Amino acid sequence: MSDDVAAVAAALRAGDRVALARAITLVESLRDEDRARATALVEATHTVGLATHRIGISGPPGVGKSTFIDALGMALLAAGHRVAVLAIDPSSMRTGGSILGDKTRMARLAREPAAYIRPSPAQGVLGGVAARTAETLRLCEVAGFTIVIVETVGVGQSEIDVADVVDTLVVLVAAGGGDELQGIKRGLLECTDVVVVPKADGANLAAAARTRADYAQALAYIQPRHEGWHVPTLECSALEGRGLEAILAALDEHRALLEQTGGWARQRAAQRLRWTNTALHEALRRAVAQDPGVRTLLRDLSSAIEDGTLAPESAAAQLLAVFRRPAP
Ligand SMILES: Nc1nc2c(ncn2[C@@H]2O[C@H](COP(=O)(O)OP(=O)(O)O)[C@@H](O)[C@H]2O)c(=O)[nH]1
Ligand SMILES: [Mg+2]
Repeated sequence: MSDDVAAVAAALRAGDRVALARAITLVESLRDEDRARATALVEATHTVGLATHRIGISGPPGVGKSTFIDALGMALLAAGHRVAVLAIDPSSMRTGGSILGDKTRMARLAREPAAYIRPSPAQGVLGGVAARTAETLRLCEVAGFTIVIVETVGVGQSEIDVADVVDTLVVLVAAGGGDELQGIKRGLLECTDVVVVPKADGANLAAAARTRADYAQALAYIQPRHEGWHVPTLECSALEGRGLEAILAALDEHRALLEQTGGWARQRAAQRLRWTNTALHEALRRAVAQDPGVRTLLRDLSSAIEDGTLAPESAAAQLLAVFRRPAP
């Protein structure tokens, strides 16, 4: 282990925020030359048995996630927690993103010494959200944060991925005219632990109540992902601070139930196995992409692949055979 990695690891354990930022940057780095140091850092900070709660907050863009996290985070700080927020935005990759927007929406939390906000672009690597987030989240815990909130835009697969790194998944659904339920995927509801209808204030109050009732009804037909858990549907207004106590209570109850049934430890164990698989796939993908034999053969085969004379399946089989050949 290089000296700088050892120094970062020691500072991280002492709760140093600059060290945390550096550690996350290293772990998120896609540069090949950073991989070895990132792995060394992960190993140097590996800890089991930290009592932490990982909470995912998912929902479509604009539904109110960041504003909600700001209010929830402040309430958690008041309860004595140290709160880290990882804001993952898949769109930031393409658009340059709403990362700034997220920080300004969490203005109160951003000023708190016991809180830490980290925007993370969801990088375009295989395994995307889960692989890196799992590590980033753990680094926050090593630095002494007792609650880690992961904000993720609910697009495509990403909210289901986030369920793979958290203990409790909260999904925010927009109050609407009544047909919005058709848009929500059953797969998402199946991995949701708490449903929240945000912005239940002003002109939105009646619509929020209707939407909440619709979800409560829909959830009656869905098996919750934890035995014995009844998925609550709650309303809140981050702007007015309404409904937050009930949400805090639901988060605590979810944790208490899982601890009681052993589901907490089982879920984390299963997640660690899946992260290992993701990490393995990513390592393999990198190894294949960098293999000189594979690169040469791919160059040689590419025109035959492009003009259709060589089937992609056959080309892939040939490339794999080259990758697997014993070292000379
Ligand atoms: N009326 C009302 N508006 C809200 C509330 N929470 C967020 N908003 C507004 O909704 C918009 C999107 O909020 P934001 O937190 O950035 O959503 P995100 O994209 O899901 O993170 C902003 O204009 C917020 O001011 C709320 O509790 N009540
Ligand atoms: Mg946001």
